[in-house]
Amino acid sequence: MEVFHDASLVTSAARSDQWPDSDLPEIIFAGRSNAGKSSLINSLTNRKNLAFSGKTPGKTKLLNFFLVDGKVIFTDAPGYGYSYDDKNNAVKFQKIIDPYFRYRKQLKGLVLLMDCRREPKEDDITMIDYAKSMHLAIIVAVTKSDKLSRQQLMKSMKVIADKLEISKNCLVPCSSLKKTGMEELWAKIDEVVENSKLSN
Ligand SMILES: Nc1nc2c(ncn2[C@@H]2O[C@H](COP(=O)(O)OP(=O)(O)O)[C@@H](O)[C@H]2O)c(=O)[nH]1
Ligand SMILES: [Mg+2]
Repeated sequence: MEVFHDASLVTSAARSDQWPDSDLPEIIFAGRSNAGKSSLINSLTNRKNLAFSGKTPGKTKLLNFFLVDGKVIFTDAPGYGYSYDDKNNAVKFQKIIDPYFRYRKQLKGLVLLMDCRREPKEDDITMIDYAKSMHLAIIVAVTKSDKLSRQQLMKSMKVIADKLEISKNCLVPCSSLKKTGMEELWAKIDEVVENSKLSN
């Protein structure tokens, strides 16, 4: 069953003084360039082009804030790891992401995107470490699940959970292509939103 979700871009921010003035809980979406982040945000919100999927990998240098269903903000982080041979890029990424994790009070959760065919790398572990240190809820969207057999997918999910040192319960296999895993992702996102009300 497809549920309608309302979503719109609030603002794009390069610096902390451009973050939106809001009390709503926020969930950051992060992952390596090409992990399927734009596609997933579009699928979760039933939009064709909200997050501009398919744009040149690694190009976005901003945090994009999307208001979703009037109750939660999805923060779309720049894709990382694409051209880290260019050390400048890594520094720029860090400059944008570090203050957001550290100082954004309403940040409650991380959705880390992991392509099901890849093993977690240092950058992915860094994201998880941020989330752990700030006590955020962790959801790992294991993307492009249509690319693997059931058995391969199970194997890959075990490697991902082990390398990231997180519970397998945090992992949600999904496919934006086949539109699978969306309800489970929403259930986990809703849980983060509900819990944020209790803690406020
Ligand atoms: N097979 C498959 N391909 C996908 C899926 N999601 C995204 N892709 C493809 O992966 C590439 C990167 O997707 P995109 O959403 O732009 O990734 P981003 O760089 O993380 O924002 C594109 O060619 C997409 O068509 C999926 O669920 N299944
Ligand atoms: Mg993208």
